[in-house]
Amino acid sequence: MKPPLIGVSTSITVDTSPERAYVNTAYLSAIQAAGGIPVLLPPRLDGDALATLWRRLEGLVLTGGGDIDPARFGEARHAATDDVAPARDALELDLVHRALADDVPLFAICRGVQVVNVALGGSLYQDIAGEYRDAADAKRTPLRHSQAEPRDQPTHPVKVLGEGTRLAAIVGALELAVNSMHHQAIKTLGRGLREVAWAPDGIIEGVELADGDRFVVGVQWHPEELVARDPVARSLFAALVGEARRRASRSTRV
Ligand SMILES: [Mn+2]
Repeated sequence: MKPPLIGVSTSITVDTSPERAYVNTAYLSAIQAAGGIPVLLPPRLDGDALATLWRRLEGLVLTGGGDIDPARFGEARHAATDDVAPARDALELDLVHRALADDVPLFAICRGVQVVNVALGGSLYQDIAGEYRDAADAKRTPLRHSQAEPRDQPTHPVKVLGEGTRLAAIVGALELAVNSMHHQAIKTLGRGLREVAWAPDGIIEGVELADGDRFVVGVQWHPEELVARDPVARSLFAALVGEARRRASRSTRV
């Protein structure tokens, strides 16, 4: 069976010349190791070109990166909001709707979770350290979610909801040790999403579509950095590629 083509969103440099599109190769290696073929998506792809490439893809990974323009969820910009790339936001928000409309398996990582949430009408804490403490239960002090440790080192635990969740079925555990490289997080949940994992401070670390037949899974941590040492991280990429392969085998798309 042919390996499935997995679209991978790319970052765009902000305020540098020359402008560059880029992605951490850890995402690409993780997809390849799971049996998929990563296809880098240019951040300004649109129109017929996007539609043409989209028809070829059997899965989608939304990668980590800079902050989403808070205007996308109706908020003014927080002082800590950084690295906003409107062209990237536009493409990725569009891709979420395409994935939902065409039932293409979607695995969202870090910023990707936030993109899925905003695409479905949710909002974000623009800065966990600055906003979460104020907004949530005053007894809850947020953990350090922007780790200084190496990227492949887990720094906080995550609890996974066991009852009928796709995430628990994939990872086969209800408690995980994860890395953490985000300063934003979900505030209000987007339509149709379900919270399925949390850090001990209550920050949402995993979401999936409540409609369990569709593969839309998002994690706030970075499994692509953990695949060498962590079977749980590999299981997430294996699940995506497996779904993409099943989709490809029954696809009527040309
Ligand atoms: Mn975290």
